[in-house]
Amino acid sequence: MSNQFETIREVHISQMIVESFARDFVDSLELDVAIVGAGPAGVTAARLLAQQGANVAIFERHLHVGGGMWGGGMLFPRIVIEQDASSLLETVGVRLHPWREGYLVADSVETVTKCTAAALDAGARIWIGMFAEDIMVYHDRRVAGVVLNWDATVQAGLHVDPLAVEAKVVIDATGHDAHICRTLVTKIPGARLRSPDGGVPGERSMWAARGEADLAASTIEVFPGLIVAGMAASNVAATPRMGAIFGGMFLSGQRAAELALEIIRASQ
Ligand code: 48H
Repeated sequence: MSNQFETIREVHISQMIVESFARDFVDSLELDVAIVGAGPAGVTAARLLAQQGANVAIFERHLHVGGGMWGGGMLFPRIVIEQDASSLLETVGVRLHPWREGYLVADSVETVTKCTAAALDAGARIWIGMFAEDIMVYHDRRVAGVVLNWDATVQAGLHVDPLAVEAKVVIDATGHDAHICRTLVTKIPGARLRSPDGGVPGERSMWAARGEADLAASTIEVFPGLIVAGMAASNVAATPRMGAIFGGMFLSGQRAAELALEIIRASQ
């Protein structure tokens, strides 16, 4: 009997990879919700949307997920969570350690991995290495999807045309960049976001309590078909940054998922 390891041909490995990728990626071309960015806000929104049966995918430019969580505070791999957000982590198995009254500490590696695994288990797809360089905006009135390229292609400065993915709702969860919101106001003449100046004024200096408290009200549909969440929402609403306290990011992801479902249901 031949050893199985001696019968595989290299071309079969290639076929399995290309065919499996193509099949799954085709399913991501027409989405209920396209989420840009796999940080805490994006991954939380993806999990909750998938649990409600939405066809949802995250597009993440890096080869790793987790955004700003890995490094905790100044590379100490710990993040602080408010009690109000604790159930969003406990439900996916993250162990939270009470430290001060109302505040808990989590291991950042455990938080990234368990939140990501839960989103995948719920049925969300996460596509890595893909940069959402642009969006589709029909009649300058409604965001209709995202425009993708390999991040490696963009970094190499190659002139390669992108591919497009349609979505009923796009969530900008790109963190400090607020890349999707910035792109929209740059490329659509006269477009105004629901923000203090109609554009992306940028976050304010650190004030943790205020920044965390303001996030819920800043997680909104900023333009028809476009929701902003997490640190991107802080940048659009010009609210203070908060450092390595993350409860607001998870709660913002939850709020973004609720809003996306409302928009999808209203359109049916
Ligand atoms: C594809 C993209 C693109 C693009 C960016 O930064 P994140 O972790 O975002 P949030 O909002 O979920 O969490 C913010 C938090 O990590 C943080 O930075 C805090 C709390 N800061 C406070 C402070 O005071 O500094 O993740 C965003 C993700 C990243 O993985 C990016 O690589 C990705 O989005 N991304 N992916 N296409 N155009 N732009």
